[in-house]
Amino acid sequence: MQAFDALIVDCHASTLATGHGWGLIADAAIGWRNGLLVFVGPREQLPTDAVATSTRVHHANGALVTPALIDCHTHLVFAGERIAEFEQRLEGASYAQIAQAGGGINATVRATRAANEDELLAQSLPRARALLADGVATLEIKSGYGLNLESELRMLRVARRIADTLGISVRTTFLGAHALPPEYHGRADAYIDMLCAEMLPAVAASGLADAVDAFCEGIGFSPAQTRRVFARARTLGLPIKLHADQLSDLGGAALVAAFDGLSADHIEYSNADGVQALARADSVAVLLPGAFHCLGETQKPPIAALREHAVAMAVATDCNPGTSPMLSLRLAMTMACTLFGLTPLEAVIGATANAAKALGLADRGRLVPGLRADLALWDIAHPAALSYWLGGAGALQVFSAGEPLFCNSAGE
Ligand code: DI6
Ligand code: FE
Repeated sequence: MQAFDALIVDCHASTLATGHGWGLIADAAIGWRNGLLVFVGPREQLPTDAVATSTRVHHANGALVTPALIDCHTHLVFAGERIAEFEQRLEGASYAQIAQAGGGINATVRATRAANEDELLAQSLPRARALLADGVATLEIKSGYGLNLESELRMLRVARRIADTLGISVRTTFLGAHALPPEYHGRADAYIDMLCAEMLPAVAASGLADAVDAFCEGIGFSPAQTRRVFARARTLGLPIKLHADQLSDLGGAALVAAFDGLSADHIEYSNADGVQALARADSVAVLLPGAFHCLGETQKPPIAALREHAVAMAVATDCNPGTSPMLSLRLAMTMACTLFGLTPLEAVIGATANAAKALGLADRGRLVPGLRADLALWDIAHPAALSYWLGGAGALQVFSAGEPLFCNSAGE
């Protein structure tokens, strides 16, 4: 009788078990069966025949094991890039000015509409691979660069194909209310009418979206328009998330809470009422320091209030071609510490347990028996190092539900 399908020994572990801080275990062993953790603890507590009876035994040479990272907010499926805009911004143009001149999100919409599904997959896969090499085994991917039914569905199909190709877990979010497409210029309400009447039901019926998001902002959609999208999503049984209060305070955090949303993302300008509403609704605050950095923002998210009201904070890359061309979740964690004042522990929990919560996933994000064996192995002595280096070596190995997804040469 085999004790485990697989067993890792010669490792240290950071379990992030609730209420136990880092949950460090020196000289740990981790075993799983059928993709789920069944043993996480000191090696000396293993059953005596565990090594002899396990199907696979991996000697980790003292690597540190953490839950695999979870990037809970990305726009990584898109075509083209926007380097000229980057240069314009460095010369003083604002993100809003570029958007109003027909660039910004709509520049990527033009490129994405023009790309066929295979081209879109070919351009997007390297970005997902980069995140995987950085320790990510679960990835959220939004649509929102198609802005018509056909192109939005194509983006969502590409997101699912990334999962199939890499073995990574992908959660998809329909972001049809990301920007106003050119054919609806000056008719935002008509676009939202069409989105609610046609796109949302078709997307829901396709089964290609796990959640619905919107960009509630002066250069995006109004709170009233966002509310209509959310109300329709709710009737279709889809959970909601929101790009909330990124550039101005439109009460986005409270709007998320009013719909029991999974998360309010960005939230630099959220007010005290919004933070309290998130706490009451148990919605996650997703912090996106990459966009804050790239846009040269100065208004920081209300971290002290979020802590005071015990709102769960997640950290994500927001990987997108406009405001956050970021391909390392560890870098987002580091920047959440240096730019927003998170502790290294908050950053690691933000990219694991709280990121899982932001996606509505209760089965991962901590090293606890019963949860998925989604693991990342690192050549570091302490997990705080994940929020410390700017760049450098990524994960040694990544497992998803106990299956190896990624192994770098140093980990062989
Ligand atoms: N906020 C963001 O950070 C991204 N979308 C959004 O609503 C930016 C998307 C882009 O500029 O392409
Ligand atoms: Fe975003």
